[in-house]
Amino acid sequence: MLTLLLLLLLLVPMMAAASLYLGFDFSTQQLKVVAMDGNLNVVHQNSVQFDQELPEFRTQGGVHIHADGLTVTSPVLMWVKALDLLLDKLKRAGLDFSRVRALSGSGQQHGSVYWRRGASETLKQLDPDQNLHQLLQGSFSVSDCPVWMDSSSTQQCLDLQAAAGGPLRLAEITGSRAYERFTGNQIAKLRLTQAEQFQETERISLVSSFAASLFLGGYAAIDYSDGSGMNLLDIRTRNWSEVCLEATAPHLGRLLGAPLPSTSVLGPVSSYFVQRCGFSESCRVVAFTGDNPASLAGMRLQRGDTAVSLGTSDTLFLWIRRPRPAPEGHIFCNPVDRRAYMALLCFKNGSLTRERIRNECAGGSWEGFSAALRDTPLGNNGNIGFYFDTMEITPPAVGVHLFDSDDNKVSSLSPQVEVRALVEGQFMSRRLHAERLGYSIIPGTRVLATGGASSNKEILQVLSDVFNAPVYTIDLSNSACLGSAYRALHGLVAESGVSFLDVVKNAPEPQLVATPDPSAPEVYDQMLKRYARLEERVLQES
Ligand code: ADP
Ligand code: XUL
Repeated sequence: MLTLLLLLLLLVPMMAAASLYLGFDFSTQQLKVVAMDGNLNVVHQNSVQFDQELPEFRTQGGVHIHADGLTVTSPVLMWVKALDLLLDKLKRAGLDFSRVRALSGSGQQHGSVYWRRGASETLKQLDPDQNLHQLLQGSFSVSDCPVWMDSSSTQQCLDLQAAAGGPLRLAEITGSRAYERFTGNQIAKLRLTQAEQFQETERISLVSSFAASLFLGGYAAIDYSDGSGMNLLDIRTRNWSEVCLEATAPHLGRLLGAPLPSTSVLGPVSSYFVQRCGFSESCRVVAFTGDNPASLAGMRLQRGDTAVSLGTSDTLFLWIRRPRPAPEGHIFCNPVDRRAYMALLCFKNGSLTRERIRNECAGGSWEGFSAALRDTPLGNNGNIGFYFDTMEITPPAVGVHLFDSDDNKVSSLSPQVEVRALVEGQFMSRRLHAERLGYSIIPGTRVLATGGASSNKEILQVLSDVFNAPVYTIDLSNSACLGSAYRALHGLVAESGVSFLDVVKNAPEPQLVATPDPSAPEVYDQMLKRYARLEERVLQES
């Protein structure tokens, strides 16, 4: 009996090590992949950079910015060719495709792909002797796909909001007011500007479901989570909203197909991949999703957690139980738990603004910047700053606005006070807008910090104080790919009720780096109220 148990203890991890799970990410500038074994160890990573490795498509940063400065597209065949190239690289690296039990992936959110009539038949019978790029030359009715950087659909946004009963009503239905980059508004625009091509379209995919379709050899459903970035999905019923469909384009429900849970197994990988790469016939394709939902999975966010990414721009993800849509920010269906939601907030003025103040007030050194934070008190003696070097997304305001403790506008602050005013101001703004979408402190609340500035302990201390929660760091450069590999693994067992967190419980734990100062709630509860009032004033002025 004992020997049998020991044998089992040895065999289970060995069998897990023999299985592989692939996570792809079709992002703006590159296509990436992570191969992970069943013990959650990353065994291989690879990528294809669009600009450098596919120069024939002449993209910059993976996109074409059109003459109007607002329209931004990417060639769909570039994404297809990138997959050909990536699979070749994996073959050359000796990846044993027959060990892959499941694959999943993510795509930049909001971008859309238009399949030409007859493409579904083509996808079903791909000849394994040719590459995908040759086989799918004629399969797209629109060759340049609108992507998330496009901001040319303002009129369509206004029309949709009018049809839905106003911006807040639209946010209540779809999780967001109308945004130019959201897919429904892009479809409405394309229907007008490329009417002929639109007529020839038999199916519209998101970048994520387009990529899944390639692996599946047939049209893949749009998943609930990425589908929430379209201004078309009712995030509560998890079905297309009739009002939004009708306001966008005729017969749109048929063109989109029915949406599915993000944890769905869509089917086995197509015979093309079995014959061409040596995938096993039993390898499953798990629904692909958006890159932000996939990152939430990669960071293993849990109920009560907030993820703060401090990169070029600052991004916040929240795990939300009950959606409370607001005029700013987005609510998406949660990609790993069918009953939950996630919120997403983007702030443009992040690290670049911190760098500017570092250069002006701390002699250009992060050490000097940190010293200023150490040497100034929580609450900054009442001084508050708003630093919107460029037009902010949340809230839509611009300029630098400084206030003393009596709410008087001032033109400057001393260098040390300015450093704290910037960092406190940024984090108060993050918390204020997170609260409007449902952030609240519950027992066990954690803030998970990633991105370049998360290496700065003093910045994280301010984050911890303002959010009144412990801050952990998590070192992930590839969270969307890793999240996709985790989701592939979870997809195989999700139907039998196993939770996502159970599947990834043995992944490396985040590290605790800061806990809130005992005086923090007293200081910031008051200050946040002042900050909200002053933000109103700034918004009116800018
Ligand atoms: P991206 O959004 O391009 O992925 P990263 O997450 O790599 O960006 O973050 C890059 C930013 O990290 C830089 O712009 C820099 O301002 C910031 N950064 C790097 N080191 C520090 C530090 N010690 N303190 C504060 N910010 C830092
Ligand atoms: C999110 C968004 C971007 C894209 C590109 O709403 O537009 O983060 O997903 O990565």
